[in-house]
Amino acid sequence: MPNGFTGCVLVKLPIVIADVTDSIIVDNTTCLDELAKKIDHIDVVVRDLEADAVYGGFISPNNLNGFRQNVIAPGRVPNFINNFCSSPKTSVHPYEKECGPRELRSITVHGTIHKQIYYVNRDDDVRHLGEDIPFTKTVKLDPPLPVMNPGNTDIEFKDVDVDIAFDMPRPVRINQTATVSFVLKITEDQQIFIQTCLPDQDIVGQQVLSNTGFEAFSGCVLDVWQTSNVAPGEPGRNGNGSFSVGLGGPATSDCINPTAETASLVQSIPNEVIRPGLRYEFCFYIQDVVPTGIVENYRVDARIAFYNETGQEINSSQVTTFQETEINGTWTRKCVTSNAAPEGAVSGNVSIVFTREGGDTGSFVRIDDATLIVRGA
Ligand SMILES: [Ca+2]
Ligand SMILES: [Ca+2]
Repeated sequence: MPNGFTGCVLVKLPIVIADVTDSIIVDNTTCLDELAKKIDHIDVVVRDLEADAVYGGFISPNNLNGFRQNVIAPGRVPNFINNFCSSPKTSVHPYEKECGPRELRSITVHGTIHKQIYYVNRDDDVRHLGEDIPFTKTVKLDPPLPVMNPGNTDIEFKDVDVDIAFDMPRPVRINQTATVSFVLKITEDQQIFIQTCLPDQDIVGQQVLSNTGFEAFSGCVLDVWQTSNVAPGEPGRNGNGSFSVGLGGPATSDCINPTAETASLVQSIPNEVIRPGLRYEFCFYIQDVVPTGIVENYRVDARIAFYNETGQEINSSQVTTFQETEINGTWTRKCVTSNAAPEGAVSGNVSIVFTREGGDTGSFVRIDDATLIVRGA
């Protein structure tokens, strides 16, 4: 996956359609070239294990959920359905039942048991004899397993184990019973859409808001931010861009409604960085403008909120209120840190709300350099 890519991606994945546990017993008798006193031990391994699928005929897709089909020449051939072929391995010919859903009826398993027999001869020497025993077995599937496309299926052996039991009825004869046990993992490649996410460690420490310096705007409209009663293009913090945004003022601005008692700035948190359990730190710089003769009485609420899938606000909203006495003409940095985002949080936003209270005669605040940093749990 490309670095940093998130969203909806079409992938081809092996979907497990069955795990079949079975075993095969392989008996054989080995005759030695010389008399033996005893068997010391037998080492045994299984080699060249293979599984061949045995399919029954074409099955009607009508009863299979989610199967796409093309019906051609309706009525020309009774009950004939030309299947939609998604496997690049298969070619379709009219009226051939080669591709599309079929029943996996059995699996033929074959392989070789490789043995190393260590025995003690009459001279008390340990001798060694190698032996390969091929075997085959048909594993029936009952009921048969429908697969969408045989060309996309695969069978893999898991947990293969082999045990051997033996006895020596005569000094030149060894009876052996090998038991090969295994799990057949049957998968079919299917294309599905998945939602990809950045790992937590890639987003913790990142600043995730846009137009943080309030430099991008057109007339009264700030880029990215949703606003009410704000004046972009106010003087910014020294040395860091040119502009800030005024909330509730200045009264001379065409962007400001002088009778409104509130002003607000809201920005959505990018959905892909919202993770239940992580915390978010919202900071911004603020100053107030209180010209001589003006009485100030206002408050500023800074807030981080999360919402569930239906858009309802869920817990962990964090609000910090600043009074006019905490803010003056010097740019000051204020921060609010959220509680851990709750389970079910799929969206969220940050906001700054200026509220003019009784007796205020025209003060307002400026905001600049607002950031939201993702913090760990
Ligand atoms: Ca700025
Ligand atoms: Ca003040």
